[in-house]
Amino acid sequence: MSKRRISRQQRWRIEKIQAERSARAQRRADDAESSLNEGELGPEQTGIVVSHFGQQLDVEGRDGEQQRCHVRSNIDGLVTGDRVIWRPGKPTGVVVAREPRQSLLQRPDNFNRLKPVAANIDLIVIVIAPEPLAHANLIDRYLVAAEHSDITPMLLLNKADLLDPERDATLLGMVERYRDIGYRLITASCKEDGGLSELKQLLDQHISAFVGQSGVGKSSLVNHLLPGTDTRVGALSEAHAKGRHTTTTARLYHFPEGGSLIDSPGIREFALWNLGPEEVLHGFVEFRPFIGHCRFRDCKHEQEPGCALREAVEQGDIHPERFASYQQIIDSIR
Ligand SMILES: Nc1nc2c(ncn2[C@@H]2O[C@H](COP(=O)(O)OP(=O)(O)OP(=O)(O)O)[C@@H](O)[C@H]2O)c(=O)[nH]1
Ligand SMILES: [Mg+2]
Ligand SMILES: [Zn+2]
Repeated sequence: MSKRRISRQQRWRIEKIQAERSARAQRRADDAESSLNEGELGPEQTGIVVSHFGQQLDVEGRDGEQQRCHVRSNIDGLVTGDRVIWRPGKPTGVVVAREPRQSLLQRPDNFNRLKPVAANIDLIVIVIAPEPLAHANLIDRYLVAAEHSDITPMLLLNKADLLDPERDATLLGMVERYRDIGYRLITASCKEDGGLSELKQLLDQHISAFVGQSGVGKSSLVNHLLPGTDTRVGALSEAHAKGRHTTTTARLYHFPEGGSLIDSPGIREFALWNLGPEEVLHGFVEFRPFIGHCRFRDCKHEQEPGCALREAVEQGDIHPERFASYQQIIDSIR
């Protein structure tokens, strides 16, 4: 049995807690809306969700001011980056509608539910570092999710100041491989100059999200790119060189030149149970020229003779580690 599978009793408890929570939220939203009658809510206007706190959100209006808001109960799963219609109010406003999304990055949580991570982004910046050490399979999972959501992904190798060409030969080889596949790669550091101006130029043209393991320096990068912001930055725990999940909720920032950036909490793993094997396969972009050329139409790319993908691996057209990573993801979604 999967370690993530939960017992019926656990699920029942979780559902009960959630029902109680949403009932409470509904009451609060009703309270906030009833003040409408007393003329305490301002007129409907557009806004963008800049952060999310349980049942409440921070919404930024067109004037750039932010306000804590309740959400009308018929609106599901709002997330940072969502464009909304809302009414300002005291002490809280109310979100009354969500506008259609251009894109949605989501991932399954531990309870087999899909959880939105960020809406309306057009660039996913996968931040990696020599410490905590980057894992190819986690990168591949992000890439598959990005390709599936039609959001352009790129790699940002941070903490360049810590790079040691000898010790980090494997890491450097790995990032080269992603560059060869065609993904953009920027190397940067928050501790010394270099890389950040190229990154800033790129970010000015996009609505981006920083994703990646905890401790790779996503929030530190935000602080550097946007002097004046002071997002919390956490030290790595000495024993494990691991991050401590300092950022707990995604937050959206604006660049003076026009781009926006969402800093998101670090994650340890990125499940892809919501995707089928074909979708995972297409998420490996360099496999695409070989798809459909296997001897058997229903080839699973395992042991079948005449598998075009495995031949491509043997010919050196597909890197064996990417193929192994693909197989690992396929095993995990079965
Ligand atoms: N040497 C070095 N350390 C860095 C660099 N960038 C960030 N750090 C350090 O890495 C640690 C973690 O940084 P954070 O910015 O909190 O990392 P994060 O990715 O936001 O982590 P979560 O919010 O937990 O997901 C801090 O101690 C930073 O000072 C860098 O370029 N070089
Ligand atoms: Mg952070
Ligand atoms: Zn095949």
